[in-house]
Amino acid sequence: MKLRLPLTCLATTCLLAAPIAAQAGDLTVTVTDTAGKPVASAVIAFKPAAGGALSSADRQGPFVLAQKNIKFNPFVLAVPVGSTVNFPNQDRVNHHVYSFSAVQPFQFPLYGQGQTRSLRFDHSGTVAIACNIHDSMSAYVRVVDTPYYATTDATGRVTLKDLPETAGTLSVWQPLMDAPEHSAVRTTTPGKGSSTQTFTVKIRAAAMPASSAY
Ligand SMILES: [Cu+2]
Repeated sequence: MKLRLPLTCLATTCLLAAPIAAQAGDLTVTVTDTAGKPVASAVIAFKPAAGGALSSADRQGPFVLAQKNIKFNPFVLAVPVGSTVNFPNQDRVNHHVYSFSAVQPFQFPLYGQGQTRSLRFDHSGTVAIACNIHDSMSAYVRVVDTPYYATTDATGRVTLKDLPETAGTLSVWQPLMDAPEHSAVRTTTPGKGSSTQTFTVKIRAAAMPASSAY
């Protein structure tokens, strides 16, 4: 949840009137592997120990996990709990999208170009996505229970904006991380202004896709 201050009020007045902690600022998180290379497709999430409830605006999206060129795009999609994800087929061939993950198993039987299937993700955790026709197709929906999250790109870096100045947990999750539940967690209290943190994670290199452009 982000605080939206009325345009008409003075900043000092608003700070005094704010019902919860003031905005602390931005936290930039860098994820690298043990060789110092940036790690893409890592979901960074900050969960306040208290508060941080999701609003309907947080769930608006749109959240899209497309099928294009016999691949899922993106490889990792992070969404807040209760969000609906659209799965458009942008290929000329049919796909049969499914998951066996205990968090939320589902399947969309064969559907073709221009068609879309949708699913609301009601439980936090990881849902591994595959296609019953194309074994090479793989993707993940990472369902988070906080509005403060982002996914690293090829630079391995994300900035979480307008974090509340309150203690909480900062987590990194990446499907190829060699760690329990492919994740690492630390406690932190975002500082005022801009701050930075770094995660160094071990990646199962042999499992990395040939292309890093996912
Ligand atoms: Cu397919």
